[in-house]
Amino acid sequence: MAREFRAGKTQLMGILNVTPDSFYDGGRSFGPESALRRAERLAEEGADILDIGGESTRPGARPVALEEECRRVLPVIRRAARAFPSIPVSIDTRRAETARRALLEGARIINDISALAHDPAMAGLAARSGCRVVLMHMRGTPATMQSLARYRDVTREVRGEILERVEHALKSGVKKKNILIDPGIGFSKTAEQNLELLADLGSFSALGYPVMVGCSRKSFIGAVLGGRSGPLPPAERLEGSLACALWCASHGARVLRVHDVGATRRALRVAEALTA
Ligand code: HH2
Repeated sequence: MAREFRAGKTQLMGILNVTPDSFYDGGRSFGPESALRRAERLAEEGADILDIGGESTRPGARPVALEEECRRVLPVIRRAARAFPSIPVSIDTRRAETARRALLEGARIINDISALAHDPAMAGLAARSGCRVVLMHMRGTPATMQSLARYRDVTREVRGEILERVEHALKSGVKKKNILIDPGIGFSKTAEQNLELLADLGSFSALGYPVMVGCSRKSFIGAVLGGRSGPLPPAERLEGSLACALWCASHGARVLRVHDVGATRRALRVAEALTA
């Protein structure tokens, strides 16, 4: 299990949700102008990748129609890809048509929370385009996922289910070098199961694919830090998110999907200096 920080090796994927209803930043970057300002800020703070999404996937979020999803994300992707040519843009979508149009606008990574399961056309698109693909673990859909959080051995089962999705991607023609895997923190998992997965994150790196993790401001952090008045709200989860980022970076994660790029980069730099 890799325990040391790998100086400069942990990439930060800055989250840009062009949605009115995301659990933390919903509404903040909803129009193209404010979304571009947020992209500029993430770039200034040192984002290595920009992850742009137009549909919230929090439990119970309303699904968005294809045209509406494209209307939200495509102008932002076009402008961000031109303004920051050295920062790859990732499209956070489960739909092949959204991903296809996003790639035409300059996106270079497909981040699919369903790991190519939601849309049968996604695997072929990923293979033909030769872009990088994030295969994230989840069960069911955002509407049903929390009722499917039943595991005997969460780490073993999540690893096995990710490997099935990797197999599907490879059989569809996606190249091994283009695959990243993600345990899907908060997706069809309870707070305790998320903690168990993170505690054993090193076993995911051992699968032989770069590991990406998204813990930023998620509800298990609110549960850990909550008290009598209930879980801590997303706005108060920065320190918990930084603790998770350092943990993940020291247990082999190669990409961290975060809202707070500047703060995470600073925390990582100190941790990296300590172990250089
Ligand atoms: N988490 C979210 C969305 N996309 N993609 C990957 N690969 N990994 C994640 O953990 C992940 C993801 C959910 O977070 P967010 O986008 O901040 O919220 P919302 O779904 O409410 O828009």
